[in-house]
Amino acid sequence: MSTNTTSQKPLPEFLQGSKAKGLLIGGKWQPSLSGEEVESINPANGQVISRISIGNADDIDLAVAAARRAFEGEWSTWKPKDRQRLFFRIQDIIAKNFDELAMIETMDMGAPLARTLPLADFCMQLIGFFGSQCHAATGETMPNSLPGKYTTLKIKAPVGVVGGIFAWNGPLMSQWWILGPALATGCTVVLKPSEEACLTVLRVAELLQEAGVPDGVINVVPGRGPVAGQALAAHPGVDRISFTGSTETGRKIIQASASNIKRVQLELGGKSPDMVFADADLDKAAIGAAAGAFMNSGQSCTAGTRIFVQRSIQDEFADKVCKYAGSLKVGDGLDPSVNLGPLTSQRQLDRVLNYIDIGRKEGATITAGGERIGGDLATGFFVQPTVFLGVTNEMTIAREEIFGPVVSLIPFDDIDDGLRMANDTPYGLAGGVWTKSLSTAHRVAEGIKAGTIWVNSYNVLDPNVGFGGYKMSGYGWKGGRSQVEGFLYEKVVYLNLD
Ligand code: TXE
Repeated sequence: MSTNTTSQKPLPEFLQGSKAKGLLIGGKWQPSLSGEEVESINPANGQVISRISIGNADDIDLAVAAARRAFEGEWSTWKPKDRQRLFFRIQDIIAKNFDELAMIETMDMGAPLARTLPLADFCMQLIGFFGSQCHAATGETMPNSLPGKYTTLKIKAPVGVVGGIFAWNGPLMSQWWILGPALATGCTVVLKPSEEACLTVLRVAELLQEAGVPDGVINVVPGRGPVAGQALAAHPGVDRISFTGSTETGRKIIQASASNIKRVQLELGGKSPDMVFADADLDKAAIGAAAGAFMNSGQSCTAGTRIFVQRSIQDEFADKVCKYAGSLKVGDGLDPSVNLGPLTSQRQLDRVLNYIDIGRKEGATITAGGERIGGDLATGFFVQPTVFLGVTNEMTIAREEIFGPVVSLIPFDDIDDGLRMANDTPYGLAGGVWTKSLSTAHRVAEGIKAGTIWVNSYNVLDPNVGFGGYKMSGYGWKGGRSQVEGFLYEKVVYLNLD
């Protein structure tokens, strides 16, 4: 592992000036009613890069009212072709401004430019995919056995006001999984991003206004989870919640949403297994599996943090993973050669260091990393990419989501033994398998109880295919036609034509 400290790029215009970023409500940027503000900290160096207004329940009330007015107003008369043209304009304007957005994301949540800049292609795919769904709200006519001349048909309508609550680990992309299906179907939105990283959401909202999104269709209220988030999840004027975050908070969202029986989609935590068989191409598997765990400094819901390795190749494979961990350049992500940035906050840093400590105390062996990085990076929230050996599936580090660059290598004997351990987890978001055997690949793909399985790859994603979770990783698909359907009500009509 090498480290780097370069960060001499000029500030994006959006981050210049001392005025706090406001909330977007009904097309107007305004301070929160309480006047509360927080500082946005660059996790690479601890410096303040901006100030943001923090909304509470009263601001959420205003935003939901604005979203409702917009839902029932002129927006409801927009034809699918009008919404699709809007998507074309959005795609254009986001593409033109993507370098700036990538830089803001890097400074706000820490992911290096080497990660945020290439996201442009995926972002365009996401916007393009949801744009293609504007015409897709098809109904059907169904035969019936009613007496007389009845025609029966199913039609669809947008659900209404959507509340989008999501985390700090990748807001630049996370927001599109809510904005996309909402705009495609004619819903309106109140976004409640995390106050720990929301600058790209605020900048995208400005760009959406420029692209011609009508006032009130998209509203943004950064705020604290238990205050603004809770108010949005419980609000009687909200019809659907899309949530990305921890399982614990997901449970609270379900409880709050019960007030008016909201539709809910939850993408929650994970502790995904990645199984490496002795017949795999070990060089590819080591890099693929380790990258799948360390990506975004491990702050990724699908991170393959439990790597199960067939016992006969354990030592050879561990060497390769440690070599890869050591080759990663950790530092301020504004340096384009940096692969791994800091953790997003002091809170996350403390959490990850605590888990590393627990791993040590429970008897696992650290074979790479294991420490906070000091020296020139001491003011940032950096942790060395860390590899634990001698881990059992019962240890805390193999059971709980760490959300940092920490991976556990766990030996298994045969496919049944591996699958038993892979599935011995409350989570079920994703999994992987590395093998040259088609039959092994198939058995593992069918055997792991999780929503997405990668074979000889990890973390690839297509918006048309999407992903989702089993068990305590949540429910409701993200991407593909089924996500769009979740933003629509179904209605059947019995037409008596006598
Ligand atoms: O998540 P929270 P946190 C996991 C990961 C991480 C841990 C804690 O393990 O270390 O969760 O992160 C809002 N009502 N994941 O504490 O609390 C909050 O403001 C309504 C995995 O940041 O779930 C933020 O906008 N909303 C995950 C969002 O919920 C509430 C991504 C997520 O915050 C709320 C993030 C409440 N009572 C964390 N409390 C993944 N699947 O990728 C908080 N929020």
